[in-house]
Amino acid sequence: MDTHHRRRRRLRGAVAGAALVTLLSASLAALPSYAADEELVVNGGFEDGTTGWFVNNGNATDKAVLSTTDQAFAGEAAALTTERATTGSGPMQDLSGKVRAGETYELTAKIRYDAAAAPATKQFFATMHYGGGSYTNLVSVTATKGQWATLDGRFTIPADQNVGTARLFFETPWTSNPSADPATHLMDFVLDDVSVVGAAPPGPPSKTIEVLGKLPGEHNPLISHKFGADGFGFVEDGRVYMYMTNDTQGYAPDPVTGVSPQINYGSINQITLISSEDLVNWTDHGEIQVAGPQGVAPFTNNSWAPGMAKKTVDGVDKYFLYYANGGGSSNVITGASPLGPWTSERDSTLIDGRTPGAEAVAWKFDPAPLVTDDGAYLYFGGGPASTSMPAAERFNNPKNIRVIELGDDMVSTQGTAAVVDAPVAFEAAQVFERDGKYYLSYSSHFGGNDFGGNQATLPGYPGGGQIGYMISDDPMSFPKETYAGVMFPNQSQFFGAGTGGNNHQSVFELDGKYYFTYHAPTLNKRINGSTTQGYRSPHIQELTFNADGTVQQVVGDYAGVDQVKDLDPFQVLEAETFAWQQGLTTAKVDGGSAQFGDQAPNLVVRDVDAGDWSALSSVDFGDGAASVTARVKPLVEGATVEVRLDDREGAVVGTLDLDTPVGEWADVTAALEGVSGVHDVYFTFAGPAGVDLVEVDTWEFAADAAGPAVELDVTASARCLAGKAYVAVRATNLADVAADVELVTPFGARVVRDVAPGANAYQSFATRSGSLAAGVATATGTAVLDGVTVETAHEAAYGDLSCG
Ligand SMILES: [Ca+2]
Ligand SMILES: [Ca+2]
Ligand SMILES: [Ca+2]
Repeated sequence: MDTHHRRRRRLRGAVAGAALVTLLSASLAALPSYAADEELVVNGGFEDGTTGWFVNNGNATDKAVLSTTDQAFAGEAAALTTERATTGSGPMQDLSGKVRAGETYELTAKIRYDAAAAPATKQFFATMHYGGGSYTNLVSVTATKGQWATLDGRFTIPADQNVGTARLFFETPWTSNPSADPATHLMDFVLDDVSVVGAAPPGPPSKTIEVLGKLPGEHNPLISHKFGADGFGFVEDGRVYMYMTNDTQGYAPDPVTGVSPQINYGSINQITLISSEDLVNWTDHGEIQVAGPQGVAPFTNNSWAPGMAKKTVDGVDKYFLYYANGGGSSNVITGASPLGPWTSERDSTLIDGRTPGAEAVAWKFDPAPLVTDDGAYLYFGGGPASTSMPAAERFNNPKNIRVIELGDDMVSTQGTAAVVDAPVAFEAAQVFERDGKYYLSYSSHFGGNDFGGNQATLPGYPGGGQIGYMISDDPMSFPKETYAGVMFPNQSQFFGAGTGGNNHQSVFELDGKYYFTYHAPTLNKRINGSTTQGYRSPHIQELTFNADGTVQQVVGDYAGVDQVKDLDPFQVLEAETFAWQQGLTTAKVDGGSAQFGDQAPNLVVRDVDAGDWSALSSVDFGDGAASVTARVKPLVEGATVEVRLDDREGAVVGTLDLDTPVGEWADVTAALEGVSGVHDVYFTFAGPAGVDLVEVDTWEFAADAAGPAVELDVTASARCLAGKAYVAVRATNLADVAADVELVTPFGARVVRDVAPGANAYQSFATRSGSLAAGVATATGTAVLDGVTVETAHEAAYGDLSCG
C-alpha cells in the first residue's frame, strides 16, 4: 500500500510541474506576479498531525474530536473525526485571506468511513463557510463504506462573494436532528490528502503613489514617491542627507478608493533617508530599521523625529542618529558613515525618566544634537507643562524643552539638563550656529487644556503651530529673553486646506547659505485633495538673515530652492535618484551601492509601468554625451527606456532596448544623438501594458570621445588644364608639431612626410578625363601628440566640372 501511495504522490508532483512549465512558456509576457496554482492548504496530508486544522465551529452545536490515525490514504497519518454532534462536525481549515472572489480552484481530498452500523454508501461534502450563516458546498462524493473515496472537482467563488471569512471543512448532508439516527448521520470518518490549488492570495496592496506629486520645474516637496516627516538636514562633503520619520511605513491606500487610513505614529519604527548635492535631485537610500524587534536598537519601539551629528571619537569618524522612542524617551544609534552601517552602542534609552533635570518634561522626545568646537549638546522635550505651574505660565512659558551636554562618546549625557524657556513651546527644538550665535528653533503649541487653557498669548509670542526661534551666545542657556520671533508661520498658510498641524524643522548650511527644512502633507494633498490622512512630505526653503542677525521669516512654496549645482552625468548614478517621477517606487536590494560604496544601501526602481518616467534636473553634458548605460532587470520582453531632454514628451535622443534575458540583471547601452550642454533628462518607460516592465539600478552616461587630434585645414578644388580635369588638394598643418599628411582622392593618393607646422601638403590629381563628378578628398594627418601617435582624418568636398 505504501509503495502505491508514494508513486501516486510523485505523479501529482510531476503533473503540477508540467502545468507550471506550460504556463510559463505560453504567457511569459503576461505572467502575473503570483503563481497561479499555489497549494493553499497547510498540512493537507496530516503528516504534521492536526496542525492547521480544527473542528468546524460555525455553529455552537458543531462539535467533534479531531485526532490522527495511522489508517492513512497516503503517508503515515490521516485525520480522524469522532464524537460528531452535527452533520457539519468535521475538520476545518481557515483559508481566509488565501482565496479570492471570482477565482476558480481545484479541490481534491480522500475520505473514508468504516463503522459497521453505517449505511453502505454515504455522501460527503467539502464546504466553505463564508462567515455567519453563509455556507457553500464546493465538491461532493458518494463514498462506499470501507473504501477510500475521492473528492475531486473545481469550484469558482462568485465575484461578489465576501471572502473576508473563508473556512473549508468536510461534512455529511445536513439534517436537522442527526442524533435521532447517529449511525446514518454522525459516523466517524477519516480524511487525508486535502488539496486546494488555485490563484494565490493577493499580495499586499500597492503603496505606489501614482499621482504627479512633485511637478517638473518645482523643487518642493523634495520627493514624490514616498513620504517623510520631521526632516533633519545634515551636510557632509557637500551632500545634504535628510533623515526623516518614515511616514510611508503605515501608508496603505485602499486598492479601490486610493485612500489610506490615517497615519499611525505608533507603527513607525524606521527612519527614511534621502540625499542630494544640489537640493533638487534626491537619491533614495531607503529605510533604516532603527527600532522594533529587528531594529538596530531593539530595546526601542519607535523612531520619530531624527537628529544627526558627526564626531571623531578616539580617532574614528562616527555618525550619531538620535531619535524619539515614542513620546517617553529618546535614543541614539551609531553609523560608520551618514549611510551606515548602523550599530547600537547602548542597551537602554539615552534620555528617559532617569535623565537629571528632565523629570518634569512630559515628552522626552525630539532629540536634536549640536556639535560645536567646545562641546556637544542635545536638545529635547515637549508636551504639556507641569500642572504645578500657573495656567498662564503653562501656556506662555511651559518650560518643556531641555538641553543637556553629551558625553565625549556622544552616546551618553553628562550633568543636568537645563531648561530652555521657549515661549509657547510645544516640541521640536533644533539648534544651529551662525557667526558665534546659537539659533534655537522650535514648534509652538495650539493651546488648550494641556497648556493651562486658552490663555492670552503674550505680545510678540508665536501663535499656534508656528516655528519660533531664540538667539543666544551660549548653547546651554536659552532664557525667555532670547526669544527672537517667528521663523516660519504655519504651513497651511502657504499650502491651504488639509496641510495644517504642527511642524518640525531644521536648519543646515551648505556652501555658505542657510536652508530651512519643514514638512507639509502636500503629496498627501495631491493624492487625496484637502482631506489628508497625515502623511507628511519634506520641503526646503532658503533662510536669509537681517543685518542684526535675526531671520527673514520663511515663506513656504512649491518652487523651493534653486538648484545649487548641475548634476554630473559622467558617473554612476543610482536610478533611485529623482528630480521628478511618476508611477515609480523603490525597494532596497542586497549588495552595496555602485555610486555610494559597498557599505551603503542600494535600491532599485520598481513598479515600472508603460508610461511611467523619472527625470533628473540640470544635468551638464558639457561637450556632449555619446551614450547612456543602464543596469536593468527586464521583467518582460519588448520594453524600452526612451531618453528625452527637457520635457517628458520631448524628442527622443536615445532608446535603451531592454532586450537582455528576462529576470536577470544586465547592462544595456544606447547611443545618444545631440546631447550636450545643460538639460533636464527624462527617462520614459515603454512596453506592454498592464505588467511591470523592468527594475532599474543605475544610469551612467559616457562623454563623446574627444581625444587629441591632428588639426589640418583641407581644401579641394576641381580645375581644367589642357582640356583635362584635375582635383587639387591642399592640407595646411595647423598642429604645432610636424605631421605626415596623406592626401586621398578617387584618382590617386600621395603621402607628404614631415609637413612643418603652418606648411602645406599639396597635390593636383589628374582624372585623365574631360569632366569630373563632384566628390570628396581626404587628408589624414599623423603626428605624435603628448607622446602618443595620433591619426586624424579630414574631408574636403569639390564640385563637378566639365572642361569641354
Ligand atoms: Ca496522510
Ligand atoms: Ca508604476
Ligand atoms: Ca540603485
